[in-house]
Amino acid sequence: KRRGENIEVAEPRNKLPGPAPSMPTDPALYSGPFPFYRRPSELGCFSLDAQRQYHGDAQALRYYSPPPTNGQGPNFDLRDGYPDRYQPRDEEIREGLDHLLRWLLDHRGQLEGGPGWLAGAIVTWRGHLTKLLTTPYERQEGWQLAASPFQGTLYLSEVETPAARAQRLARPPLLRELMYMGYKFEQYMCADKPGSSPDPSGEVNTNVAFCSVLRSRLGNHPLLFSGEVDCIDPQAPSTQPPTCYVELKTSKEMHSPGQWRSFYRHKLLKWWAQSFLLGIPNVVAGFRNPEGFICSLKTFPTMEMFEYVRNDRDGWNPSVCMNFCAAFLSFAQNTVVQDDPRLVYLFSWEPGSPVTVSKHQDAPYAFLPTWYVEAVTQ
Ligand code: 0WD
Ligand code: CA
Repeated sequence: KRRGENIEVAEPRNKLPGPAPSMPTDPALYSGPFPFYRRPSELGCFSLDAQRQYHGDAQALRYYSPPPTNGQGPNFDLRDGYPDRYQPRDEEIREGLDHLLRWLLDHRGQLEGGPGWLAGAIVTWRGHLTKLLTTPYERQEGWQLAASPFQGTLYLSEVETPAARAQRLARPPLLRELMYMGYKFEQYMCADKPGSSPDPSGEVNTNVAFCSVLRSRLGNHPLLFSGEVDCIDPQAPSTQPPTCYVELKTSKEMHSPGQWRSFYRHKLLKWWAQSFLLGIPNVVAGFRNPEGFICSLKTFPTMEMFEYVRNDRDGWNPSVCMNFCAAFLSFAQNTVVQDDPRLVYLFSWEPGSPVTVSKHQDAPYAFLPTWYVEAVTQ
């Protein structure tokens, strides 16, 4: 072929210049001392109502109200109200970072940390960071994270993988009911006002959410992230959020030491990662029997969860989780060189493989809404 005729010399559009960057996820590569993680402080909050509308206040915050501990344990029927008193959120609506960006738009003038703090920070959902923390130990579900650099800030928003979408659309009826049961447990454990009692007679509407917005730092990565909080404990030793927040979980009742071991290795890792990031000190677990009744409760202090696997060869290690996350954030910052809200660096990971990157422009991956970009570009 003559020079200039070979169209194959043109780089494919999604390829990055230079050798294809990738990042391994093996736990052994991330052991070592626990990295610096700034105690998360709450910058503010917002609520989503029954119609999934944003409110810049705490109206959706509920109050921890466990059953009296006299005599026998609880007897919560988690299947009550299913499906007739269930209003599930429309999962086809991809919200991306929109609610968090709305909060940021309203509060960017009042951010602490000095001028330019936001430029240099990473903005994302807590749930995305949870997925990063657990990646070195995850063997089932991969993820895709879209990264857009805008005015020095790196915005990270999850993209549903084709496999996750297929699974969601084909979700078995029993799994749908199980999801409901998790929300029903919250209704048995939370009151709408401090000092009042839970009312499980109403509907379960998963559009409703209370989200805390926090500032932290992992290594040299300043973080601004938001996470959904189940409730506040009005009797907590400290009234300062996030240390007064409580995370609620349900899990299958366990009977054998093997079942407990597996619970410590898998579930407790996810519970730890999620609550540690936000600074929630306690996770209250309700254990359900095969009939779907919660018959016992147990509080797991977040800072004690690692003790259950500390001496387990097949356990997890908080340092590995945090070192991996810090390394990923550095990898992302180094990959993203050009500042442009229409650009998306798509980080993809499947268990057993390294993290890979591809570069995209505009639809379908660009996720920073024009109302945000235009308001901030002044
Ligand atoms: O659109 C998406 N793909 C996502 C949306 C992914 C992750 C989060 N979000 C939104 C949710 O709509 C929710 O309002 O962000 C908010 C929560 O963010 P998060 O705290 O960062 O998420 P995560 O830590 O994964 O989950 C916290 C709670 C869950 O409690 P459990 O006990 O199951 O971990 O938020 C709820 C759920 O109750 N939740 C959701 N609710 C509705 N839609 C969703 C979702 N996609 N994901 C988590
Ligand atoms: Ca929960």
